[in-house]
Amino acid sequence: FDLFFVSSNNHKYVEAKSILETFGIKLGFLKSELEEIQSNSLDEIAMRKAKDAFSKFKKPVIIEDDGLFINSLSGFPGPYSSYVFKTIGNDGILNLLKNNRKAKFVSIITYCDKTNFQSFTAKLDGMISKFQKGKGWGYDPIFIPKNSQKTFAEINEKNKLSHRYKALKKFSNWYLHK
Ligand code: ITT
Ligand code: NA
Repeated sequence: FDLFFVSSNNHKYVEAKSILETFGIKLGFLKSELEEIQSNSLDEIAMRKAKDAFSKFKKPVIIEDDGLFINSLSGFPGPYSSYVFKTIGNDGILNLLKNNRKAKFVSIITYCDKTNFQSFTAKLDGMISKFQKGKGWGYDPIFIPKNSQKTFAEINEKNKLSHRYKALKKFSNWYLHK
């Protein structure tokens, strides 16, 4: 492989691999727990993860940092999405919400090699469902993308519209022309 995805999360890799395949890019996997600083900036977390990944493996890498931002909770869990999922989980999130259920998913893809260091950001607006619906990983059973009635866990075309897809599309445009 010319390009590796560094992450502790298999689900993120599986999706990134299949998305990049549609742009003709083959993606290897280096499964690794990266240094994740506590910060309220997704950009800052992503930059640190990318530097950490490149210094560990010395190969062209991408990392991804995501956050689920819920409007009525002032953007919580945002940069703490991974920790919050492991602690209170989807039921915990559902218990915090009332009428305003607007939310967005944000993805930052950061590329790092010897000479390049570049980030690509995308967001996807949506809503938090009233109940968990469908079988999926992470927040998939509670996130309904805009213009849909179904959660990410219930739809087949997640990889054609997700925050991950949108960020990887921007990355691909740059990567294929650099
Ligand atoms: P890394 O090792 O790559 O950091 P991670 O799982 O900790 O893996 P993040 O720091 O980006 O990844 O955490 C974002 C969390 O948000 C992640 O753990 C999931 O719970 C959730 N998440 C991100 N993208 C998602 C998606 O497409 N569907 C459902 N949940 C998602
Ligand atoms: Na993480």
